[in-house]
Amino acid sequence: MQVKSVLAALAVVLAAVPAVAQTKWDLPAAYPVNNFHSKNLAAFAEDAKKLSGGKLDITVHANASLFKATEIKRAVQTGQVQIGEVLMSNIENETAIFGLDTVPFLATSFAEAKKLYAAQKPVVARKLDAQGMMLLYTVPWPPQGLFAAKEINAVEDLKGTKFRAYNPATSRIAELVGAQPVTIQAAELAQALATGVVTTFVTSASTGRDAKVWESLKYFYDVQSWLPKNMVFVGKDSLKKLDPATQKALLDAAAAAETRGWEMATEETEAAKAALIKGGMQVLPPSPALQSSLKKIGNTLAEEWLKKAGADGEEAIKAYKAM
Ligand code: PCA
Repeated sequence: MQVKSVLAALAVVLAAVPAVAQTKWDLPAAYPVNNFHSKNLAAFAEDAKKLSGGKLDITVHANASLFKATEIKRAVQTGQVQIGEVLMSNIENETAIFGLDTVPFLATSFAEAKKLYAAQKPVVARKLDAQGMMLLYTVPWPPQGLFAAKEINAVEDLKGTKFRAYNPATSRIAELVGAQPVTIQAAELAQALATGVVTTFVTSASTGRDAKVWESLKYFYDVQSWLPKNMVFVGKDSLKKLDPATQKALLDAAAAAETRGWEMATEETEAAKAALIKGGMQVLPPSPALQSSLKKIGNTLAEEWLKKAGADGEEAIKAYKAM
């Protein structure tokens, strides 16, 4: 009798143990669930689960729901979470090389952005490694353009406007055009627009679509000034705790996510502009006067960036120019 009940109890316990020991990871991210970056992250998590035979279970927390955009890198670095996604240039103030892809007009197409990434990658990977992290993959945003409530024919038209910035470079641009910089991350952009906190900014048509900017703004100038990238990175301590086959599953899922993400970004470029037009916005090329003064401001930013980035910057720029 007693043996029987012990066996019965044991059966209950065994039934509660999953077939494979599962590792659960949290992945904080900063952009809306329906944005292509977040969709790509969801597919990445699914691949990692499948390829690891169910051993690695990554939960994606999109839209800054677990950590704010500017807190995610630290959260991974300090081991609060195992893996995360950030806009690389958000941490430019900490290490200048992360902001190479927001130097204006250095790489303005997907083909150029890919080359710039190849030049930037070894330096970025080295920096992350020194901080106990590993770069898994990057995906660009579509080319950046200028959103405005009123017509902008020259850079002077931006003077005094409340200019939304998302990183150090966009803040600096606001200053140089004589606008008021207001740093607002994507998760708060729709609200900032609705309450009139900002009236102008530079970003992709994709983020414009996410924030339904047509409810407040009328113009999108397709300046194509740069293509900033998001990066997904992992804490090395967390990675080391996985068995070799699961580590490989993660890296394979990351490689697939990078290829898929760059394709999604390309498709998103036209789809998002079409959505702006459908929303009632004017999508226009910048006037020659506007474009040439933006390029001058871009030159100032490039000079400032090179000074900040020192030898690391020179290494990446030299590699890029040689491609
Ligand atoms: N969208 C993000 C960063 C660059 C982009 O296209 C944002 O506006 O916050």
